[in-house]
Amino acid sequence: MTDVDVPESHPRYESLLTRHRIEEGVEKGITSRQGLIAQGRGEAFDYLLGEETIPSADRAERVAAARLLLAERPVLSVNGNVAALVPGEMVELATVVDADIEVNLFNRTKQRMEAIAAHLRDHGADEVKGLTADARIPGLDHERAKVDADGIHAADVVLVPLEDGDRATALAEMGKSEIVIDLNPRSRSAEAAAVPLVDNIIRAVPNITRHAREMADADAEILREHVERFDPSEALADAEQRIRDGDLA
Ligand code: PTJ
Repeated sequence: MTDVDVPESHPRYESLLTRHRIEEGVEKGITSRQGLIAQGRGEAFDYLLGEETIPSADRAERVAAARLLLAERPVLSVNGNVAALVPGEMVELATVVDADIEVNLFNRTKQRMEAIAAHLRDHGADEVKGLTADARIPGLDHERAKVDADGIHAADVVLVPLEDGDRATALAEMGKSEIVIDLNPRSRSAEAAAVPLVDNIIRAVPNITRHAREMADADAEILREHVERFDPSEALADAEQRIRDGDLA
């Protein structure tokens, strides 16, 4: 048992734990109520994928780690669902690949921005960007356009988890290389990504960190080979095929 009263032997243990974290996020003012709906959508895809990291996602997560290690100004973007589900894991990944963390919200309020930044600091973050919001992503007319000039606006590689496709498309148009985590292989954000990760964020983030640790001392040439050999459309097609062929328990 952990902080939630569900025995680890329960067949839906991970899924129930995840729900509990999202519920807690809403109670703490971190996650929006829409985040509950987003979580439900993600769970449906995760169920169809067998609630595991499929081999093509694991390969893509290794490429994501290589891409982050090669980046000059990597930024990990955090919204209300990400903050509730993997706060400590995002801080750990940022440390291992030397990235900044920036809060960026669809339903942006000062209270939620501050609550999320405080929550990330409680989980070990030294600096959390996003509150200055002194730059804009061109072509976006909602709150997600607000970014820090020395954060997402200046980044070369951005990790974009769990969003709709608007910002992912706009960031790609700015020339950013995007790593997107989204359980829906047909989502517009997954399609805009240089490296789409069709996996649950609770598995994906620790797995990128594990790969990054393994490759931390590798030559840049080797890392570049990983990135160049990767085909995002193949990864998306593989995940979709897995969903179609799924053997549901
Ligand atoms: O905190 P805010 O205000 O920025 O709002 C965040 C949400 C998530 C509410 C907002 O970005 C939203 O409405 O997102 P969507 O359009 O529902 O898209 C979320 C995507 O993430 C969907 O394609 C889901 O399948 C996917 N998803 C949900 N939970 C997970 C997930 N992917 C990976 N891991 C999950 N746990």
